[in-house]
Amino acid sequence: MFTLYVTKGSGNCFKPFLALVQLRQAFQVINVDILSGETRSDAFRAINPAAAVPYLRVESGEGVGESNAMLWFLADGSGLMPATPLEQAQSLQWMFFEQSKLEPFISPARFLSFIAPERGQGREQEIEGWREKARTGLAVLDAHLQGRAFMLGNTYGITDIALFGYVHVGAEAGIDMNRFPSVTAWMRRVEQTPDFTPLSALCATAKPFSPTSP
Ligand SMILES: N[C@@H](CCC(=O)N[C@@H](CS)C(=O)NCC(=O)O)C(=O)O
Repeated sequence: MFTLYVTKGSGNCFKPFLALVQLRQAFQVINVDILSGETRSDAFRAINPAAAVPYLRVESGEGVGESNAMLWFLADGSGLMPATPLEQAQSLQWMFFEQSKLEPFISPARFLSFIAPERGQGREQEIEGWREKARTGLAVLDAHLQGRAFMLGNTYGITDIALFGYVHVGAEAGIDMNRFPSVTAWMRRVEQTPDFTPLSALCATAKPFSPTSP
């Protein structure tokens, strides 16, 4: 059985969670609380020295960090994996895009204006700067999705999950998502895929982290 270490509300953590659900894998979820500093504790660093969630542990005790690397690992041999070498390269292309042009801007803007707004006080200019950079990335994504049902064409897969993780909470970062109609239509299609489960379910069954967590 897999063990997925997450923190509540995280788009990065949602990605492997959704893949595990849609692939019908057995897994348990452990909530590592970022706000109280649990991710930086010695006990969690012993599990993931990078001190970040998500982190996926396999039965042997070995594990993998980085949400998009987890998607690649989990989807191997499944219908969520891009089929051809070209599609696999395009999938990686969009995963790198997500991590460099979207997530670094949507995530902190959302954290400081929606999840922990008290920490965002006095940083409004910085937050607006992140929103503007995110809008630039979202415009590129919107143009790509025009005329496509999913990221790589007609077939839903891990590329969609990777992009959906933070894009679908763009409004919580203070971004008007109606400016990106192809992105908005794609988000609705992703939500209609078999066994889709929303981010709100991420921590519904999570166990709290403790130094003796598996
Ligand atoms: N690139 C990583 C990002 C991981 C990351 O930054 N995770 C955040 C939560 S979304 C975290 O664990 N931060 C640790 C902390 O703030 O203490 C991924 O895609 O998994």
